[in-house]
Amino acid sequence: MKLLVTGGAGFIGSNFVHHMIKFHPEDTIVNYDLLTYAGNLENLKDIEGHPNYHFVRGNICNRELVDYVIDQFDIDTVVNFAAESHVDRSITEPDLFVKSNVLGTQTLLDVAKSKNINKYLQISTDEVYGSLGADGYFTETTPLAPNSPYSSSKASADLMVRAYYETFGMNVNITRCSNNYGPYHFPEKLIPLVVTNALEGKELPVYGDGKNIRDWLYVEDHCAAIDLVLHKGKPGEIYNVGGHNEKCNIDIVELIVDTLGKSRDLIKHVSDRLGHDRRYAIDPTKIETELGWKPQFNFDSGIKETIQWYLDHEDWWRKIKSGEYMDYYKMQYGAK
Ligand code: NAD
Ligand code: TDX
Repeated sequence: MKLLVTGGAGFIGSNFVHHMIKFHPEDTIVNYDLLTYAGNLENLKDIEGHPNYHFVRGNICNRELVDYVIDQFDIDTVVNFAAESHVDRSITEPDLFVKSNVLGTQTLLDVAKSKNINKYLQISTDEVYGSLGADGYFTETTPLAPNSPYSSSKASADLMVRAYYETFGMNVNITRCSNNYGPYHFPEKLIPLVVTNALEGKELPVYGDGKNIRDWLYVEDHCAAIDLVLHKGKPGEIYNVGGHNEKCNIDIVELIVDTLGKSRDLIKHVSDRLGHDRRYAIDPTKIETELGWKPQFNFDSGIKETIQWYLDHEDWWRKIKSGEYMDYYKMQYGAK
């Protein structure tokens, strides 16, 4: 395959590029990324110079450049990770989310259609289904009910992908995964924020009562699911991805603090996120039974390995947690 991987310099995208180079070294990977605050070429330093890996800096909204890159590299497959991905930022800057996530996806789809691309895969999220009560799971037929500007922009993008399948017969797939964790996770998100703040002796902000539930999956398990969908996904199908691993935020924060041997006094309950979804939980039956996917990592060891990764890569996160990052941090959490 000759893949255009958009957003390949972010958290999941860079893990996916590593996954593909490891398991499909014969494939060509063109990483097309705007390098926003969340894009970081340090994530890919070890594969720079690999003969089948190329990087192009660009916006997925830039039709001419996407068109040119697809021609130049004779691309046959598009995997779209590129997006504004942080819910809190979508509350303060929703327009950016519409531009990159909705218009960007539509631009990619349109160019892919004009080039007769073999497969277009949209990386989506469980957040498009909205919030669950204490019981039940999201299946692929759960109605879309997004609550944040972020999840609404992702749901809008998914509907556009559906339209290109129904209207133009494009070979598309959508994956909707639960919360990922692992290496290269940007330290604005709960797990890396808490690990790195604890190491710096800073307060650990927990929104509201800390009882909101997320369904956590190790990022490599997500990458393996994407790989399977690329190779075996049936045209037009949506696949939910999750490993039945529901955790309360406060339990995760306490686990991290205890693992690092820090004081729980660092934990601070702060104002709740606006429109904060209470619970997400994925039913992965379809991808398990139809494509044979199973998660390989369990949370207890995965979270320990992830914490160790942050201990071993202090340079990586200290560089990020300076300058522009601190402006965002002060706006979101105040000075501490
Ligand atoms: P991230 O914020 O770490 O990375 C996003 C990447 O996209 C960055 O490298 C950024 O530079 C790039 N980008 C942003 N706007 C762009 C644009 N207009 N043109 C080109 N590149 C652009 O995000 P992530 O956590 O790696 O998420 C990747 C994808 O997976 C997103 O689509 C997200 O919605 C989805 N997703 C994330 C999770 C999660 O837990 N993180 C779970 C399910 C789905
Ligand atoms: O400081 C914090 N304190 C806190 O209590 C932060 C940043 C988060 N939280 C809570 C909010 C959520 O309930 O922790 C939970 C996880 O928050 P995030 O890490 O921001 O993730 P979430 O909002 O669940 O969204 C993530 O998973 C789905 C990704 O950022 C999305 O891109 C993905 O689609």
